[in-house]
Formats: sequence, structure tokens, C-alpha cells
Amino acid sequence: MSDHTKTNIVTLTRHVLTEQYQHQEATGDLTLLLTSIQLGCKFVESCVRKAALIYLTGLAHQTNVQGEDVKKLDVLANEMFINALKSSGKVAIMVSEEVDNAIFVEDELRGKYCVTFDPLDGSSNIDAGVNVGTIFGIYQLRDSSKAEIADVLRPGNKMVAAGYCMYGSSCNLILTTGNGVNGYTLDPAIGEFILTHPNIRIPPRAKIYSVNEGNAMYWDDACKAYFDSIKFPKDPARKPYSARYIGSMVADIHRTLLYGGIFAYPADKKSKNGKLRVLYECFPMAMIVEQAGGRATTGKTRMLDVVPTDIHARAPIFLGSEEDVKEAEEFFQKYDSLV
Ligand code: P6P
Repeated sequence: MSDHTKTNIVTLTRHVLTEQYQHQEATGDLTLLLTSIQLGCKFVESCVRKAALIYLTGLAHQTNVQGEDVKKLDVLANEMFINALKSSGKVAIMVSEEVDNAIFVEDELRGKYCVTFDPLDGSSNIDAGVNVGTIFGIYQLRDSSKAEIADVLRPGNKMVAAGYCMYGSSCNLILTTGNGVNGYTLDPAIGEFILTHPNIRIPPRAKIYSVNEGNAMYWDDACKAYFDSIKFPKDPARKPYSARYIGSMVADIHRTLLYGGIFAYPADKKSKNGKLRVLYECFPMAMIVEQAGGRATTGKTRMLDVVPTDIHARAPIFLGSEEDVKEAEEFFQKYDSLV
């Protein structure tokens, strides 16, 4: 008798279909949309893997809407996802970190989903071989909408799915469709994402904090006081937290999701709304972390309740283990009330 586990492979598509079958109204459209996202991820993975060999690293001598230097891989990844999503026939609106304005798909190819994405987040780390990733969030068009910008300027709690794909020692795709979080690993031999991390749950607390301390001189007093409270605990029974910061959001969040702790990109005197973008960084990561039993906040309000005013709007973010993030929020509230 063959080893059943080796021939009963649960691919991402099969897993999502099984989950979707439980919803009477499911049409298979989301599964088909996710197939086009998987294609984009496989393409980017192959480019990242051989970037140095085919001179894809280095600057593309362009700057993006954020005014950041664009790397060749950014350009390739962005074009790939736009083409894959458009040709799926399931998308009406796309918002890309690399494109100034929202992209409205022509009528004949227009579907019912809106996809926000950062095609290659953390790309400033590519030349150093550090993990980078693609982040995406998915909304459905509002009822009877013909596709307007208001369909994407909605709170993150209206998203129907979110995920990221991390390009590192292996290629891991983490996905939620609103019913928990699952992780899939690309098997390049068969070109399929295989279920390897079913029902991911974030630990309720862990002694790890992940923030760019190089910005500490710009933080407000409440933020400085919170991080000091976990680095220099007053209670002799409590040990200081460990610092872990890669500077590539997908990598930092993936570690936080699996090991726990708190990740933060606070607002500061340099960036009054923080650095990370709401639609294609904060919201997808907040949905994933909440679906895994964690918590995500701006420091004052639940991240997924934020209503973005612009497709490239930024927000401060603290997310991770529920107990750690709750402690930070209580700290800020108490500190603010003292000041
Ligand atoms: P800093 C990468 O450029 C990015 O958008 C995220 O991936 C990452 O979390 C953040 O910026 C790092 O920013 O200011 O710490 O280098």
C-alpha cells in the first residue's frame, strides 16, 4: 500500500475549494482569483531566486509614487501581478504600491473583486539576499457598484481575504479567507503550494519586540516609555524582551506570526502617520494576525476599523500576540491620561 500522505497532496487550490464548498453561495471565483495570485508569486519567486545570476538586482533607475528607488525586480513583480490579476477576469480594481493611481480593469475583463498589493515589499533588502515578499488584500465590490474608488477606500474589516508570500530559503504563502490562517510551501518540482502549516495560531505572548530603534529619538514619550518598559522591566521577576528586526515587513511578520511577540512601526516626528501603507501592508497583515488569534492596532484604534482616505495612506501599527499588543494599548491609554 503506497504511503497515503505522499499521494494525497493538499494543494492551496484544493484546500481553498474545500473551504469554499462549505458556502452555498460560493461560485469558485475567489479560488480562480487566488490561482492568478499564486501564478504571480511563483513567477516572482523564480526571479528572486536567480536575481543575482541574471543581473536583476540593482536599481531600475526609476522612482515610485513613494519617491523610493525602484529595483528591477519591483518592476517585473508589479507588471506580473497586474497582468495575472487582469487576465483572471475576476478583478475590477487593483491598487499597487508601485502605481500612483488605482487601476480600473476594462469592462470585458472586469470581475467582482478589488485587489490591493505590494508586489515586492522589502525590496531595498534584495541585494543583500534578505527575505522579501508580496502582500495582498482582497475586497468584493460593494453591492450594485460599477467599480469606483470608494470600493477600496473602505475599512480593512470589509476585506474577504488577505495573504503574503515570502521569498526566502523556501517560498511560503500565508492566507486567510476569513476562517483562520493557513500556510503553504511551494514545491518547485510540481509548481504547487502545498498545505504545510494548517490553522496557524499566534502565541498569546512572547518576549520578542520588532521595531526600528533607529527612529527612537523621533518617537513620542508614550512610545519611548512602552518600549523602555519591556527592555528595562521594573518587576525583577520579568526578563527583558529580545530585539528582532529584519526591516522587511513580510519576514518580521512571519516570525511574529509563528513565534509571537510585538511588531511595530510607530508614528514619529519624521512620519506623523508612520511609514507603512494601510491598504497593502497594514490591513492584510492585521487581518492575518487577528485571524490567527492576535491583535492589530494603530496604538489607539483597531487597525481593521481604520477608514483610509487615500489609496497610499499610511498608519502607525502595532501588531502581534494578543497579550503583548493589549499591554501596549493599555500602556498608551494610561500614559496619555497621565500627560
Ligand atoms: P525602516 C520596506 O521598505 C518596508 O516598507 C517594510 O517592508 C519594512 O517593515 C519597513 O519598510 C522598514 O522600514 O524605516 O525600518 O527601514
